Amino acid sequence: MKLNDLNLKIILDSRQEETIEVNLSAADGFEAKASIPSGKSKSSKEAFTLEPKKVAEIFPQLQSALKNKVFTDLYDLANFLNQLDPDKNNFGSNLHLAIEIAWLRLESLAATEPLYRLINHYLNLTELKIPKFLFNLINGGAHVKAGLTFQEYLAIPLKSTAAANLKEAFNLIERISLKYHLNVFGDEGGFAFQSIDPRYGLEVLSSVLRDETKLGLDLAANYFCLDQKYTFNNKTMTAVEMTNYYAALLKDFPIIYMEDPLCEDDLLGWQRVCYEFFEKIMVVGDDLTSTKAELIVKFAERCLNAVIIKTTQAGGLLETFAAIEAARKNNLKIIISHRSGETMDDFIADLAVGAGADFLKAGSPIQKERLAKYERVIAIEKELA
Ligand code: 2PG
Ligand code: MG
Repeated sequence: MKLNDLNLKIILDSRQEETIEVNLSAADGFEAKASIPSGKSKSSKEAFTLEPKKVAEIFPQLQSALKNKVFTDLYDLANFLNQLDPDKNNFGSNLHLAIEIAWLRLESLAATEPLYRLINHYLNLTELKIPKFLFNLINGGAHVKAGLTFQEYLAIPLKSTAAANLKEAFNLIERISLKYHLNVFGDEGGFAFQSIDPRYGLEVLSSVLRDETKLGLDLAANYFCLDQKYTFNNKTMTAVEMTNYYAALLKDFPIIYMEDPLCEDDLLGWQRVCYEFFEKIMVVGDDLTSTKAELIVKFAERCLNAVIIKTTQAGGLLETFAAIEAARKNNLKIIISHRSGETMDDFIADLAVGAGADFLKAGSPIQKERLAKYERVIAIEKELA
């Protein structure tokens, strides 16, 4: 397919911060866009992103390199980009990614094949899967101005359809707001409130739960960890003490999921948590693995049974696919995730279905940028029925 032209726009994300949107047009009349979200609780190993204004400065360079060029497929295009900018330091991984995602959409239009199926083929898979949802209904950590120390309190409805699970999330939101009169929200559209004890978030959620819904936490422990010591609630704890603390939470609440329970450099701590909880819940790497195939392989055996996949951490689609393949080979549960600063782009919904992911994590559905992802999964579910 021949690329006719490409354009760049700077748009605002859900945090009202600037980000990029790329529009590609192909010689045969097809057009496709992609925009890139950004994280606030970033790991140290994430791909480099270039500030939107700087992307705009270097964009003409790339525009002339790509204009009127013919590419056979995503590999061809991504390899070309990677040759121009091997470390992605020049254009930024955000620009690489936006072009690659928009390209994949063009391919899907040209082949009249839904995006999720095309992704499925790129991953050499044959089965599609509708993921369950992780709804971040209470926000804390780096995603609120002042609030709970733990970053995300996730409701995990386990009904049989995506549509029923989304409905249950709205029911829970309504019950929380009626019961607790909360009206302050964090970056991902979840309720935010001040309480010194992070356990309180679990109490709020579990007080409105119904049978088929479980709970999860993204502790995002980098946020409250210094020199492998964890501080909150006026206390400082070691990894051993944290493990005991988490064990008590598991006793008291229906938790099936814990993401980043320890900070990314506390490997012994991770091994201990995994040893204790491996059989009981999902122990999930996010900052630890940073969507890098080699880190997923490295930590799969001793530290994890599930992993977060974020295109923006990987910095490109080929790298994202490699990470997904590494996770599948190592039998890890796969969670496709949004970022805390999101756009209306719903690519991750197709990625989740195409990758046969177990879960999609996209925040609270009261924010339109998050709802777009859940609704796209529901539309795919209808298409496949
Ligand atoms: C996380 C993400 C998304 P951020 O830690 O899982 O919820 O947060 O995008 O700020 O890194
Ligand atoms: Mg996380």
